[in-house]
Amino acid sequence: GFLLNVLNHPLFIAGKCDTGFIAANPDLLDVGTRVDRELKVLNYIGNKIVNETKGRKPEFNVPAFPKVPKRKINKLEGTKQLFDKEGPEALSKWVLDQKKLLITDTTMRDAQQSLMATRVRTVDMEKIAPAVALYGKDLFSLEMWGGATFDTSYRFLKESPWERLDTLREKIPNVLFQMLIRGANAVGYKNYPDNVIREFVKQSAEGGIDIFRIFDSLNWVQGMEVALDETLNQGKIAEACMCYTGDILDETRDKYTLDYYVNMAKELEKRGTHILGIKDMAGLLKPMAARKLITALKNEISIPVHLHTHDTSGNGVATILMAAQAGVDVVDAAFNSMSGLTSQPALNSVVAALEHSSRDTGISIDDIQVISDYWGDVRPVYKNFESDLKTASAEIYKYELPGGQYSNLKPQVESFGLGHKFQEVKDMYKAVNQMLGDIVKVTPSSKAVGDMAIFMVQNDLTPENILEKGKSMDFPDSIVSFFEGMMGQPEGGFDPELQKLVLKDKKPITCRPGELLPPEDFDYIKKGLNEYFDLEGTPREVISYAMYPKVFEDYQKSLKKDGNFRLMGSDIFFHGLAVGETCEVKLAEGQVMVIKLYEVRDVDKEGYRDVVFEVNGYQRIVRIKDNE
Ligand code: 3PY
Ligand code: ZN
Repeated sequence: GFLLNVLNHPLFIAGKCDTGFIAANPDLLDVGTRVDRELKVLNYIGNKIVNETKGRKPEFNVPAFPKVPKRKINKLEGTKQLFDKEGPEALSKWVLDQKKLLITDTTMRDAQQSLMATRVRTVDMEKIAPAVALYGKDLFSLEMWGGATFDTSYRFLKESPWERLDTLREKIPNVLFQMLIRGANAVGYKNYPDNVIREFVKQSAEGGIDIFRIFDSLNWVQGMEVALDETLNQGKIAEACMCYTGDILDETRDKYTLDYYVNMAKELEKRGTHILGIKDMAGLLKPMAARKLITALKNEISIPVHLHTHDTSGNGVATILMAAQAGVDVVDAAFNSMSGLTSQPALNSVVAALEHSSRDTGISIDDIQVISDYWGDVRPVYKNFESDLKTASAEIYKYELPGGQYSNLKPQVESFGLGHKFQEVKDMYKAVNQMLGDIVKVTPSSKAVGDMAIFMVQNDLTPENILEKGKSMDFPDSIVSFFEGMMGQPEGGFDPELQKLVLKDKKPITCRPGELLPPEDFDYIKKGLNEYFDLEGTPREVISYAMYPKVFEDYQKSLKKDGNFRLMGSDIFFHGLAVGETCEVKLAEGQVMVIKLYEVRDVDKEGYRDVVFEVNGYQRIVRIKDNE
């Protein structure tokens, strides 16, 4: 009754209330939070309609997902139970003993990162999670965290990546969880002090990550050292990676040869990794090369081999099948509706291809179709974030762009006003790679190459004129950081002339950056979070702030000012409402607003529009500034 009183308050109905209304009516304080939250939701949707979508909203299918009872899920025993009971060595032995090809699904991490610019929200993952637990019960693992999903979650989606981890862990208790960690760059773009890396690994492990896929963006093993060591300390599964670049089939390319990879694999095995990861971030590992590489590795090392590739060339499934034939233990794929192009190869198709063969995966094709169908209905909501790449591209072998970067480079180039020179930038990307001595390109080294390519096109620089013309120029931060040694040491060292040109008077380092960076003062951060943000300063908050101070601060401010929309449906979150449409917005468990958009009125003299809603049966009007 009390709540209805507030909603029926004359001022409230007239839409004249704001947060001051609550302050002026302290007797209503109990429901004040709810009223305030509701207002924020209406303001958010109103603003979306007036200033972004202009009331245009495509029609979306309502994604169907099966309701799976929790008691059924709690009875499932998968790789997670095996690992929790017996530990990483036993798990790794179990993997080696399997005849079937084991599969990691990457839908919730790399697939959405590479196809939809990392914008997929937790609500869309949690709805299908129980079905993934049940129908995906025979999967080896789920890559569902890390890489670029960490900062984008705070930055663009205004939700906590930690909450995603908790939610998924709760709903999927039976399959191993896997994350991508960029060695000394953790889930960031620069090297962090050692204690930041250790604390981040610790918090991730405690949050439910089982497998840490660790790489270094230059294949510099020292760069992985601390993350690897801490994963072992935490008793979790280490999957140190070698990033695949070049082409081991091409005898004219003598830098990244079969021997190079075999030696690196041996080194990683010696350093205690439980699984060897092959991280083919650009999808350059051709099918025959996969056979050659896996055959050699299976002969030379005795730990399981896990292959990660991208389907940009369209040859991804072939690569997986050749690898399977050569004895690879685990492969990455993504449910079909989230696969292909810059994403991973098609999981359902691989399962079907191997049925009744010696590497039959044991996964039910009919079961996992349900999961693929769900994502097929979710995907159109994120259409605005997809690239316009429609077909596989054999050009990728020439340009060597990682999956995530391929779809991101174009908008980045356009943001510099160079959209018409995209082809030139791609050619320059290749040229810059050669100038830098043919380096491994993956976050963050790939970003340095991309930034440099754009910079060169923008300033009419060429590999021929750069030594002369570049003398007076300030180069992009990422390329300065590369030449300073702050991303680690590339195979074959730096080009001394270019290094001098870019660094000017700065001195490069040759040791691990972590040896020089002073440890982060976590207590100090905690105090700051207490004082300035009114936060408890939990270890998760502290480590997030330590890696991304500005992003974390903006996220906290946005929660306070705009509200928390983590439970809002994604079609509303991204596209608002159409006139006449009704939706339900969940504020919290058991608190639902039924919102109908009536009309958006003409702009008034002050440049505002009234947006008229009906909320749980009562008319509500919010006044929104039209920014045009
Ligand atoms: C990341 O670092 O986020 C990647 O996916 C690199 O391939
Ligand atoms: Zn990848």
